[in-house]
Amino acid sequence: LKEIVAACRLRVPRRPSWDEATTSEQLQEQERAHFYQWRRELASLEQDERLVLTPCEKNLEVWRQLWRVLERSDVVVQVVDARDPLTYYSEDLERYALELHPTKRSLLLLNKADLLPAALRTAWADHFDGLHLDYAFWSAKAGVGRVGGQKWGSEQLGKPWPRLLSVQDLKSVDTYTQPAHLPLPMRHLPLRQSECAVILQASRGERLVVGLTGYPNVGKSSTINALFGSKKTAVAPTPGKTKHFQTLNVTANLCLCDCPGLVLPQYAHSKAEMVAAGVIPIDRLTDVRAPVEAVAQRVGRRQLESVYGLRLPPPGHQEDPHRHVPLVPPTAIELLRAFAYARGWVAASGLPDETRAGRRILKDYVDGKILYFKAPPGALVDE
Ligand SMILES: Nc1nc2c(ncn2[C@@H]2O[C@H](COP(=O)(O)OP(=O)(O)OP(=O)(O)O)[C@@H](O)[C@H]2O)c(=O)[nH]1
Ligand SMILES: [Mg+2]
Repeated sequence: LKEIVAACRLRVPRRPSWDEATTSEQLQEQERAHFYQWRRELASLEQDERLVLTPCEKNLEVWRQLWRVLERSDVVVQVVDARDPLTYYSEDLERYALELHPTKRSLLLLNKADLLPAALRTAWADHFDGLHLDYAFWSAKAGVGRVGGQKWGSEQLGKPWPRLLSVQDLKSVDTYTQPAHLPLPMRHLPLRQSECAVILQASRGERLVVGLTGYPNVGKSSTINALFGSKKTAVAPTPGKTKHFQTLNVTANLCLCDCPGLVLPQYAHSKAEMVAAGVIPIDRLTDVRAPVEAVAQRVGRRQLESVYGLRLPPPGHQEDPHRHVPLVPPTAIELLRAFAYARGWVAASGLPDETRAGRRILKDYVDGKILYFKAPPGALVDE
C-alpha cells in the first residue's frame, strides 16, 4: 500500500507553464525551482530503505531536452527494450504528453524485437492489447521490417506522406506463421495515413513531428538511422550517447526528433537490476558482482556454460541445501572466476580479473549475446 501511495508522487517532472509574457530568465528560474522541489520529494522517498528507486536522471539540462521534445512532438514514441518492456515503460510520460496537448498521440515502440522469441512477442502483444495501448514491435538492428514480403522503411517514409503501416496492411499478413518472410513480426502498427492527417490538422502544424523518447540505450538513435537508411545520429553500445535532442526532416511534412535517453523515476528491485537493464554505463562500474549475480540468475547456468564454453563449478551444497538442484545459477564469484580463468585474465594482484570479466559479461548481456526476456505478468509461456 505504501508503495502505491508513494507511486502517486513518482512522476516525471513537469515543465512549469509559460506563455509569451514569460521571459526566458523567468522561465529558467521557475524551471530550476520546480525541478529542485521535485528532487527534494524524490530524495524524501529515497530515504525509506524499503523503497528502491531507479537511479533516475538528476540533471535538469537533460530533462529540459525531454520537455522540448515533448512540446514539439505530435506523436510521442516511447522506445522500450522488448526483452523487458515494463522496466522501461512510463505511463506518466503518456499522461504528461496529453497534459501538454490533448491531441498528442503516444506510441510504444518495442525495439530489439529481434532478441525476443515469437511466443513472447505474442504474449506481449496480448498484454498491450489488453491495456489498449498503441504499440509496435520493431528492430532497428534488422533495419527494415517486411510486410507481405515487401520491405518498408526509408523508402516508404520518403514518400510525401508518412506511411507508418496501417492496421489494414497488417491484417493481411500472418505475422506468426511466416517467420522467414517476416524477420520482424509486428502485430499492430497503429498510425494510419488518415490519422496522421487528423493529428496534423489538430496540432495546426505544418509537419508531423514524431519524437523518440525513452531510457538510455534502448535504441532511439538506431531507430532513426534505420528509418533513414543511413547514419544520421550517433549510436553507441553504452547508455548516454545522445546528449542533445536533434530534429531531422524525413520529408517536407514528416520530421523525427531524437531525444537523449533518461532514466525515469520508478521503483526498481535493486541497482544491480538497473545495471543489468543497460541503463547504467558498465565501464564506470566498480562493483560488478551484484549485477553479474542478477544476470546469472536471469540467464541461468546452462546458457552461460554453452555460450562461453565454460565449466562452472557445481553448486556447493554444503553452503546452502537448496543449491544442489542441477540448474541452480552460479554465484557471481563462481562465474567471474571461471570466466576470467578461462580467458587467462589476471588482475595486478595475481588473482582472476573479476572486473574485466564482469564488464564483458554485462556487455554481452546488454547486447543480447546472452539472452534473457521477461514474459508479461500472469502469462503462461511455454519454456
Ligand atoms: N539487438 C539489437 N540491438 C539494438 C537494436 N537497436 C539498437 N540496438 C543496440 O543498442 C545500443 C544502443 O543504441 P542507441 O541507438 O545508441 O540507443 P539510444 O536509445 O539512442 O541511447 P542514448 O542515446 O544513450 O539514449 C547499440 O549498441 C545498438 O546497436 C535492435 O533492434 N536490436
Ligand atoms: Mg541516442
